[in-house]
Amino acid sequence: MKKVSFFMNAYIDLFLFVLFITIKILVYGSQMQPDYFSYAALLPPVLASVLILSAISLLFKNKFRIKFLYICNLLITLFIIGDLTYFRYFKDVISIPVLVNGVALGAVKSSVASLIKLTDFLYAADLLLMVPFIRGYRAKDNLELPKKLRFSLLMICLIIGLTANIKSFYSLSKEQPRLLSTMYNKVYITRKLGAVNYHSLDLYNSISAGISRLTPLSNVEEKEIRTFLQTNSREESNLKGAAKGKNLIMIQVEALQGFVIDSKVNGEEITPNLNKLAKNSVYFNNIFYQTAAGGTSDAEFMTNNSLYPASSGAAYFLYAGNEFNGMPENFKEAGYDTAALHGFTETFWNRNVMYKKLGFNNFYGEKSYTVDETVGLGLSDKSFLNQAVEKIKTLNKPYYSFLITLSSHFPYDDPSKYGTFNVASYEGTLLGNYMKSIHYTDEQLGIFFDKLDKEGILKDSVVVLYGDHYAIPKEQINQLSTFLNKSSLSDIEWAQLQKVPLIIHFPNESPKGVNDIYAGQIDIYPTLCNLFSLPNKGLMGRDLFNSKEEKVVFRDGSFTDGKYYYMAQTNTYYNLTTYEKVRETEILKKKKDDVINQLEYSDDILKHNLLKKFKSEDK
Ligand code: GP9
Ligand code: MN
Repeated sequence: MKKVSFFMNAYIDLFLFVLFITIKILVYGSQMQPDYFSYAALLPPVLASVLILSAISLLFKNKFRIKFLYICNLLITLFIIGDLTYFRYFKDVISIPVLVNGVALGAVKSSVASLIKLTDFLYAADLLLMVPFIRGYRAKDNLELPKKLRFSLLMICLIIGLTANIKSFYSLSKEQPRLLSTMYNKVYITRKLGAVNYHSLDLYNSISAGISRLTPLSNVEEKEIRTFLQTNSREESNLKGAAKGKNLIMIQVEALQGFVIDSKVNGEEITPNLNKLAKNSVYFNNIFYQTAAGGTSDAEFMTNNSLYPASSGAAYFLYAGNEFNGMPENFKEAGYDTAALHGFTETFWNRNVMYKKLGFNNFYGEKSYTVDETVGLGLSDKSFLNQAVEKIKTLNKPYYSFLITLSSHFPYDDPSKYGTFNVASYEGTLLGNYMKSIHYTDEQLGIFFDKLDKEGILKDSVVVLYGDHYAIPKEQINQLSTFLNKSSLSDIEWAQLQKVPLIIHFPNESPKGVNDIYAGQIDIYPTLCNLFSLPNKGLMGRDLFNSKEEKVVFRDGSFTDGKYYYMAQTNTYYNLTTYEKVRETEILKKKKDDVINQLEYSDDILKHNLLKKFKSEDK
């Protein structure tokens, strides 16, 4: 008995570490995806990962082991709090490239502040409790166990931990082939293997991705990608050259989510000007946003390159050194002037670097405007759009101008400046503040279009307008279900709401009408190539005026073909007519494999700078 109590005493820090970390990761998992969480399923891999860390700590004697375990606990706690905060906005978990973004972005403080919860810091309670314990414990030097015993304990922890972990990793790799290597769905990995295993895998994959970038693709892999891009860029006839020689004004509207179009609150239209524009344009009402960790920059990246976002982090940071077939460059080679206009700091999202890479002649960032009025994050949409008209007028015709709005930015926390739009019972809620902000931006866009019309610009220009990503995080799902007169929203109903409007307005308002093809932001560039008779090379998307295929591919491996929706995070297929779950068929499995292939093609293009290689080979 004496020996046992001596042993317990000698390793109490280790037992507490295993206990606290296991509890933390299980609680964190249940918070991440409460509807799909199972303690029983997650316990084995979590315990295995904690035992492996414990085995490593037993390499050291008491004093250093205590410090090692404390630092591990601190790191794991920071990742848990960071992951939970990040998940609330991006519905994803942090990865090493995201940390690179976060440092470079200085994170948008108001967004982070509104996402972090005080209860999150309960995860750090044991770190505080442990301090006096450690101080007291360190005094007991005589608790050192014989080396032999310590190493046999090490081997027991290591063998049990590794065996259990290999089993968990193997079964996940069988269930979701390529998931562990591509990490296309990080949340699913975390849900199945726990936070420690996920972040260890992320570290391993980041290091191996860095090494693999140094090793060229095989000829076979390269040929496969080339063949896909070539078949994807077939020329079609419908509306070919319909906009040739016209100006293009493309407007990316911050957080413009599809549900507001043609919706009312308190009997008033939320976006009357966009509703009117949509009626006089081709309005695509089944366009999904496909952004990932790069947020707004992912949307711009897709619409100007027709490549998928980076598998982790933001392409605007990770691949700013690459060569692209950017839409601005394409227009420039067709004799167009090109300009990007945005009222926020030039370096945010590395735009000042990336826009040059994509071929914009001009980038009118914050310093190019008189900051005479701010709303939310910075220059108001009213002042930005007002000043943007004057800048557009200076461009040489024909031109491609790309505008990014700002005022309707999460968490919409400047309601006094959005005007007096009455949101009735939603007053003071996130949804209510959002509706006020997007109503404000809609009003400014209405004034902007009127000005373009009066200046004679509209009759010579095609206007493309779309939203960059969602506005209402899943945390506020109840507010949105109430607004939509539903008692609740199922996962598939929520997925169907993750759309953004795409409006293409032609100079003589013809063609016009609703096009309900299932598509994504990645399809905008090839669609414009067809309209403006631009070469369509190296694009992952398709021309929406000629494509018969319904396809939306999401960064996490989810996809829809307009009839079925595959939700990667829960590995579930839904019938989009009945909204019922269905089993995977051979056809659906083939589609899922094609989706992973296309994501990998896009990733390889970025990782290996393939467009530069293909361009040089085509010369
Ligand atoms: C800042 C604005 C915000 O320039 O584009 O970007 P987001 O936080 O939405 O990614
Ligand atoms: Mn945005």
